[in-house]
Amino acid sequence: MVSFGIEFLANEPAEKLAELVAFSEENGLEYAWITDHYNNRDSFSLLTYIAARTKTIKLGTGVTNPYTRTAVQLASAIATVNEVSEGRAVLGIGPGDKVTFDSLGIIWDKPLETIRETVDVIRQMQTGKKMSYDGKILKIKSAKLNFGKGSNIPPVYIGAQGPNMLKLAGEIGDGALVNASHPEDFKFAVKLLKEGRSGRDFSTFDLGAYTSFSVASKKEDALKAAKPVTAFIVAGSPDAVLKKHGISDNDVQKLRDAFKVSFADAVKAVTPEMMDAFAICGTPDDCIEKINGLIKVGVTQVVAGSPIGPDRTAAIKLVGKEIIPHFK
Ligand code: F42
Repeated sequence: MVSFGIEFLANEPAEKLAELVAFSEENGLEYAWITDHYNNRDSFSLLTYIAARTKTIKLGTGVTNPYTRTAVQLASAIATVNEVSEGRAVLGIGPGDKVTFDSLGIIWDKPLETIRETVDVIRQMQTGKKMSYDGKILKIKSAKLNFGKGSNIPPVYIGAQGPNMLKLAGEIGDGALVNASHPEDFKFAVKLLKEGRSGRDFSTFDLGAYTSFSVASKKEDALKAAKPVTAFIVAGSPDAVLKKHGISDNDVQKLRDAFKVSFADAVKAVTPEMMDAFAICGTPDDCIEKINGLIKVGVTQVVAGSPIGPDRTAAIKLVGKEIIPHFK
C-alpha cells in the first residue's frame, strides 16, 4: 500500500502554507513535510501553526539536522508539534550539508554517529523520563522534558542518500526519505536499508521517495514547470549518479556550460533522459506509471516535491482526484 506526502519549502508565510497543507489534507494526502534550512522560516514553528489548522495529515520536518539545534532542543520541538497536532508529528532528520555548516562556522563532523546519537537521545527524551547519555559525541548528565506523556513517540525518518547513511537509516529509522524519483535509485537504496535492518522486519519500514514532482492535465505544462528543478538537480549531481542514469557527458557538459551563460539556457539544455531520471512529471497517467515503477522496487510513500505542478492547487487536486484513487 502506498501513501502520499507533499513537500513545502519553508519559504512562504505560515498562513499560506497552512492553507496549502489543509488543502492537501482535503485531497487525501497523508503527510506534509516542511523543509528545514536555517535561512528560511523555522520549520518547527511552521509545523506548530499548521497543526492548529489541520486535523488528520501527519506533519514532519522534511528534514531537520542535528547541528543547528541540539538533540534536547529537537526533542522538545518535535514533542511540542506532537502535542499541538494531537499525535501527528513525524521527525524527519538528515545530516544537513557541509557547505551550509561551513558558512555558519559549524563543525560538520561524524554525521553518521551524530545522527545515531541524536535520534537515540530524542527517542529517550520523548518518554518524559529523566535521562543521561554518555555517547561518543553527545554527553548529557541529566535531562528531562516537563511535558509529553511519552505515550506516542513521533516516528523518525532519516533523510539519506549515501550508502552509509542509508544503512544507518535502515538500522535506526522508522522510515527514510530518499531524494530521488527513479526506480534505479531505489533499488540501490532498498538493498542498503535492508542491510542496515539486518534481518529485522522491513515490512513496517516506510520508504519515502522524496521526488521532484510535476503534474498537469497537459504534459507539456508539467514538463515546463519541472525543467528548472531538474536543471538544478543535474548541475549538482555527482558524475557517477548521472552516469548511472545513462545521461551522456556531452549533455551534462552542455547544461553545465549553459548555466554559466544564463539559467534560461540551462533549462533549455535539460533533456528527456534527465527528466526521466530526476522527476515524476506529466499527466496523471504519466505520474501513475512512474509511481508504479517506484512501488515495484519497494517505495511505500511518494512525496510530491517541488514544483508539484505549474499550478500547485490544481496539481494537488489532480493528485487527490486522479492519482491517489488509482492506488487505493
Ligand atoms: N537537508 C537540509 O539541510 N534541509 C532539508 O530540508 C533537507 C531535506 C531533505 C529531504 C530528503 C533527503 O533525502 C535529504 C534532504 N536534505 C535536507 C539533505 C540531507 O540533510 C543530506 O544533506 C543528504 O541526505 C545527503 O547526506 P548523505 O545521506 O549523503 O550523508 C552524508 C553525510 C554522506 O556523505 N554520507 C556518506 C555515506 O556513505 O552515507 C558518508 C558518511 C560517512 O561515512 N561519514 C562518516 C561518519 O562517521 O559520519 C565519517 C566520514 C569521515 O571520516 O568524515
